[in-house]
Amino acid sequence: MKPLHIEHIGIAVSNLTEAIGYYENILGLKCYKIEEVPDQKVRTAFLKVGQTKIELLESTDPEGPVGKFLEKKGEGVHHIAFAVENIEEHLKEAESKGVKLIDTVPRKGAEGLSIAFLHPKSTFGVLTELCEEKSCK
Ligand code: CMX
Repeated sequence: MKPLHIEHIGIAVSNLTEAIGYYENILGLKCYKIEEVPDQKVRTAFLKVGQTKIELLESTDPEGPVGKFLEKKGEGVHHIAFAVENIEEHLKEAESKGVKLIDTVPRKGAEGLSIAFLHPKSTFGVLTELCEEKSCK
């Protein structure tokens, strides 16, 4: 497995507007997109720093992954996403090396990326996302 770069860092927040205010007014970044991902039960906001994005995640459903995370752990870093080429191959390789996959097949994520998650219980506590710039089959 050879990730190309960190594509984004996902940060769970209670209030998207307030969090955007911090990143724009204190860190001087610019929010360039707000997108709802119904499948993931989140509303996301994207800011860019260098080639890495910050993805702010506000839950739209307390039973969704970010809703449950906020309830259990509170606001904070939710996941790290690595850009890869040939995501299917990377998933197969990770699984063959004993990593528990959340997604065995890539699905469509925010920004039209193909995404798949590795379970935090087999990645030393960090929910890990692989993503590739291509649409899912
Ligand atoms: N980072 C690290 N650990 C996490 C975690 C996270 N983001 N989310 C949950 N966990 C931990 C829990 O604390 C729990 O640990 P303990 O057993 O020690 O208490 C363990 O993982 C299992 O958690 P759970 O509550 O039993 O399981 P959940 O139903 O909350 O599911 C997970 C956890 C990771 C499988 C689920 O959140 C998931 O499928 N995530 C992938 C999809 C996702 O996160 N989508 C949102 C972002 C979408 C986007 O970027 O667009």
